[in-house]
Amino acid sequence: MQLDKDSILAANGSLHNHEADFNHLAEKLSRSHTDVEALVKKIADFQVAVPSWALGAGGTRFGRFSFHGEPATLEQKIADVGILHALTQTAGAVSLHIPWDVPTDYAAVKQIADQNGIVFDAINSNTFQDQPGAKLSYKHGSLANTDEAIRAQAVEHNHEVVRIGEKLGSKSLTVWLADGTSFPGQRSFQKALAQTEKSCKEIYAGMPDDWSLLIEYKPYEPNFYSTVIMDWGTSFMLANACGERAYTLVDLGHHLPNSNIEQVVATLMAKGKLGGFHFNDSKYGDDDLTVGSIKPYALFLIFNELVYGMEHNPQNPDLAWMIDASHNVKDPLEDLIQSLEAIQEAYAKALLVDQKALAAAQLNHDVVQCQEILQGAYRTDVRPLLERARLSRGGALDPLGAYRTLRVREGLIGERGKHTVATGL
Ligand SMILES: [Mn+2]
Repeated sequence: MQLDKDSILAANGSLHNHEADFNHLAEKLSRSHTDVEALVKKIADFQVAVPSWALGAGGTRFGRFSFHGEPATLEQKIADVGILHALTQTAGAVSLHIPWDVPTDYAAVKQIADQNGIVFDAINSNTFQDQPGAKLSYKHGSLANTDEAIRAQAVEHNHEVVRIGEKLGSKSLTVWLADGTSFPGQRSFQKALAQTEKSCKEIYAGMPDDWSLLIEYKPYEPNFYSTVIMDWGTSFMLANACGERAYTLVDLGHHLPNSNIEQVVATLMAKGKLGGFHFNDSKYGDDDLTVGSIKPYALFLIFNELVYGMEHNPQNPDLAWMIDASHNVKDPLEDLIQSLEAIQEAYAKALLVDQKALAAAQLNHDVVQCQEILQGAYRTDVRPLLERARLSRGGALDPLGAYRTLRVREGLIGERGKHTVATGL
């Protein structure tokens, strides 16, 4: 199923209300000398990768409830990203997970991606599960394992992932480790860290010169006493040990409650070491909920630092943006549409922050004014800007509304049936 521009245009209907809302906001913003056209262009240019594992129903360790019309093949997953992109014009990339999504026909996979305007962003390895036919088990760790042969198998898997990514045009590898311990005394912290550093360096040494290594961290789960790469500091240290094309990847859900993620982002960007970013939201831990569904103001504050970094830290690379969420009760495509909208909304609001005025207020120790500036941007209803950005690229005025009006899920069920199950979940 592919959505054509004409059906989206038809679903858009009259733009009368949009024009009125946009003109009202544009007039208001121009009073503070905002270049509205440039703002819309920046929003339209912002693209986020959708991971191949997010198109089907997720699940918890207690159960998984299938969703009808799930994509059963990699080609169908890319087609789903194409639907999201056609509607939102902000999901122009897919992030594959290996070995869940090893292409069997590279030409066919690239062709369907091309047809849908989708590129291949960072590719993800998996050494947190044993795959069918695997010689050695990762039960007690992969890159940090005490057994050299197991570490070698895990390093080789990462090299294999890079080779797959090269055929598709990816330029970065994301490594997330489940390695750690669930009980005190289970392993030597120092030895586990040293083995991880050695393995990461071997992965890095095997990557092409134009590739980046993105190192993700997480404080707990699936191990509950310790994880080897527990926080941004450990990731940063490993990235520095590997070399200049190794970076830290921040996942919003991979922090202990109330962590100041915006400060983490600012610190990493100042050091030129923030390489990737995973969006989701959470109440308690790595909940993988819809972006912006729980803490939209925190998301805005994080975006404020990201925008500052993108404008002031040329030492930091362009980031690999990805949604890393799981869909247990919502239609995954509807959930992703909501996440994409929340990301763009936070980004647009952060773009509205008057950085000059904020710097002046900071110099004057005008704490009240600092808050006024941030919250003034945050309280602005930027949705007409998002609508204009989507319309400028042929997207939907209201992506969720169009998805329902065009009966996309019903169409997918018609094509795929009710009982397909997405691979890897
Ligand atoms: Mn992640």
